[in-house]
Amino acid sequence: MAIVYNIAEASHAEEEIAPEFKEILSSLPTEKGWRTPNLYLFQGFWCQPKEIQAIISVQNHYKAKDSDVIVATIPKSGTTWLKALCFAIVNREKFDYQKNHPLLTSNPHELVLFLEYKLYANNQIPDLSTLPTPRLFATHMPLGALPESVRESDSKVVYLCRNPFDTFVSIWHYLCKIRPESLGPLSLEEAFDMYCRGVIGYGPYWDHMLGYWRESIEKPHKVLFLKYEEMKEDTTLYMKKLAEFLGFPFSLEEEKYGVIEEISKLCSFEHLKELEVNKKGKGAIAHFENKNLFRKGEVGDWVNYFSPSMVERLTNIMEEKLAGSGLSFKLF
Ligand code: PAP
Repeated sequence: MAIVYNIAEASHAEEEIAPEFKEILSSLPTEKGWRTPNLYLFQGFWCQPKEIQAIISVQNHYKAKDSDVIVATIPKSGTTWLKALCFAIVNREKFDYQKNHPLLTSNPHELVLFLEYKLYANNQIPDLSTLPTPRLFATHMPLGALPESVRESDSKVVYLCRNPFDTFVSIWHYLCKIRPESLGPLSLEEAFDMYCRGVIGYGPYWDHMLGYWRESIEKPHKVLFLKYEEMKEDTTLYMKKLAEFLGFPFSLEEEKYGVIEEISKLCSFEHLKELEVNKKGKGAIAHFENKNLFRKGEVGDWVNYFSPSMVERLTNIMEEKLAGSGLSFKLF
C-alpha cells in the first residue's frame, strides 16, 4: 500500500529532544510518567517529551485537505478497531476481503498513521503528496490541539470514546507490558490515582472526550462521536453511520450481499487478533509487539480490577465532570 511505504518511518526510540524543545519542556508543569520518567502539561494536556516535539511539528506543518479524515481517540479506547473500520470502509472497492486485503497482512496502525507519531515524529516533515484520497490520519491529540487547518477545512473527524473504567484497565495492562524496567513497576493503585487526577497521556480524559463531544453536537457534519460499547453492541448500525459520515455509504446492493458483515468480520477483535502480523509482528506502534494491542476487547472487564472504593471514586469524578453535558457511558 502506497499509504505506508512511501513515508519514511520514524524511529520511536527515546532519542534526544532538540534543544529548542528542551527549553519548552523546562517551562512546563511535570508529573511522574507512565512509561517515561515524566509527563508534561503542554497546552492543557499531559504529554511525553517526544510527543510534544511532534505535536508542535504537526501544528506548524500539517495542512488538512477538505477530503482528509482524522481518526481521533484517547489511547486504549478502540483506536486499532476504528482505524481498521475506516480503512476497510473507504477502500472497500480496491481489495478482496479473502485474498489481498491489506488488513490481512498489516496491523491497522500501519495503514492509518498517527500524525504525532510516525508522520511528524522526530522533527521530520513528511511528504504526504502521494497519499490516495481520502487521506486517513489518526491522532490522540485533544480537539483544541488540532492544527487550525483541520478546523477551517471540510476535513472530517471521527472520535471513538470508551467508558473510562475499561479504558483505565486497558491502559494499565498495556503500559505495564511496555514500561521500561528502569522505571520499576507501576501498581494498579498508583496508576489509578494518576488517572483520577487526570495525569495520563493526552488527558485529563474527561477534557479529551468532552472537547470532541461538544464539537460533535455543534458541528455534526464535522465530528462523528462514537462509543466503543455501542459499536460492540450493534456494529452494523454504527458501521452504516460511519460509512455515511465518511461519504462512502453502503448501497442497498452492498447490504444485500453482506458487505457490511464482511467488513465487520474482517475488522473484528477475534479475527485481527489471530492474524500472523498481529500475533508475531512488531512495530505497528513504536517498537512494541503488535499482540499487545489485542488483549480482551470486552466491555466490562473492569469489574475484575476495581475495588468498591475505586468504583466510587471514578463514578463521582465522571458524574461531576460530565454533569450537564449529555454524555454518558455503558459500563457493561
Ligand atoms: P491504542 O490507543 O494503543 O491504539 P487501542 O486500540 O485504542 O490502543 O485500544 C486497545 C484496546 O482495544 C484493547 O482493549 P482491552 O485491553 O480492554 O482488551 C484491545 O483489546 C481492544 N481492541 C483491539 N482491537 C479491537 C477490535 N478489533 N475490536 C474491539 N476491540 C479491540
